[in-house]
Amino acid sequence: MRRLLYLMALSLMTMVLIVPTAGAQQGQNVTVMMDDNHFEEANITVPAGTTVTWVQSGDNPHTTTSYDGLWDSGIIQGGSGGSFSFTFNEPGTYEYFCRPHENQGMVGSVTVTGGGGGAQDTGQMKVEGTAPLPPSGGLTAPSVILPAAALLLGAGALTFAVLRRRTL
Ligand SMILES: [Cu+2]
Repeated sequence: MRRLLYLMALSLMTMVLIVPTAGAQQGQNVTVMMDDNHFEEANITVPAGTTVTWVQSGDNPHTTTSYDGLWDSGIIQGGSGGSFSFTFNEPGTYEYFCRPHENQGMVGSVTVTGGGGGAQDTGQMKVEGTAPLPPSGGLTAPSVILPAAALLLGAGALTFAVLRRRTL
């Protein structure tokens, strides 16, 4: 029985150790509304690590599209309430536009301050409520969750084996 308890404690500890790792790496969040036909606010300054979320609040279809090809939300339909997020890790000025309304002055910029770098990637994108583009970069959950699941499964199987041997 002692051994069984030990195994159960071990699998519990594994869970406790792994869960916080999956939820790590957080920064500030800033929202930019996509109105008809301009960004509100168009020019923002944020610290490195900030996630900017563009939210569709108009009736016309809009995009947030990086001039440098760093991100592109694709069309977010009017009235959908859809959103698009991009995390800015590297200091610099990032200019962007709305594909249907660039010539109407629907452009904006995100100035990222501070940091000092380290990481190579300029950001990660996340789409909600629109047809997603393939994300550029960023290993996330699966690399952590798969080994964790395998470990837990192994611990469970071992527990089961011990239990079985005892009842026989
Ligand atoms: Cu637009």
